[in-house]
Amino acid sequence: MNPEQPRAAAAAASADGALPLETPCIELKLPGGERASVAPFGAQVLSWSTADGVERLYLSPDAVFDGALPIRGGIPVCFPQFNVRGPLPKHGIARTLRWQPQPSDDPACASFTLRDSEATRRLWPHAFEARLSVQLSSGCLHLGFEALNSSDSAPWSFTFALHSYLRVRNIGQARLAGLQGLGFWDALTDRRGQIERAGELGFDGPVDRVYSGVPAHAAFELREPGRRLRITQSETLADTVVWNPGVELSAALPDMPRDGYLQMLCVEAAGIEQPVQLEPGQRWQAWQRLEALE
Ligand code: TA6
Repeated sequence: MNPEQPRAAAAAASADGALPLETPCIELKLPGGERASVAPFGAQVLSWSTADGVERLYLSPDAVFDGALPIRGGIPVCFPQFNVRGPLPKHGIARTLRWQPQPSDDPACASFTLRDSEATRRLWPHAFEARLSVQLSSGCLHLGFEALNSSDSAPWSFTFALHSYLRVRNIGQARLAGLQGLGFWDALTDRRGQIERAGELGFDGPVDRVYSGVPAHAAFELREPGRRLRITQSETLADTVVWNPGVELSAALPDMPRDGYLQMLCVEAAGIEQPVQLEPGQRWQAWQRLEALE
């Protein structure tokens, strides 16, 4: 086994069902050796490895799989609320509900739907249908999201993020390129209106920022010695969140090891600053694409 492959993801990828999930993961495979595992709980990608066997996502070895708490790592879907910007539980309701897997003939593709129910309407009184698709291709993982307002009378609005935990060998040596010139809100200091000056952002402490005004066709690149990952997102998503908890928060999070922050960086494709408004019958689509260049 690749030593970088997280323990739980390794279990998820095995056929013995060792991962204590309430339902087994859907496994995606390509003949070239690329693999991904997606849990119906949260429609959350837990693992993506490229043909070279390198795990590209971070899944906390202390993640909890109890079918109730959010799973720490992989790619959580934050919908219909980002963080605590609204009355719902943090990051919304989609990451703590079981989505319905859809039949697929394609071993490299999975899709899931989530519809409103009595339980969701108690928290968020709206009729909706959400769909998440995961497509594996050579060197790439593509996540597509669609929200439909299935009510016949009431508009609603939401915020959203694909909260991707990208795996790094050592955060101290990682750099994120492509943010230069973007304005950001620093959640750690609650300061707005700052402009990113760095051509390549380095990480020597906690970072929690919402970059806004991301132009169409923008591409970010996560660079480490011998590794490069290109990250792109749909024009419908104008924000990108960059998060690393740093040592203190990492130690304080019950589902993350003390040094977990060393191995991850979240680069999240998001729509936060301008909530999306959907009229009855209207659909909205978004995506994030991860491409291993090295
Ligand atoms: O997207 C960054 C963020 O909103 C951070 O503020 C941090 O709290 C993180 O998400 C993780 O949130 P969680 O609820 O999963 O612990």
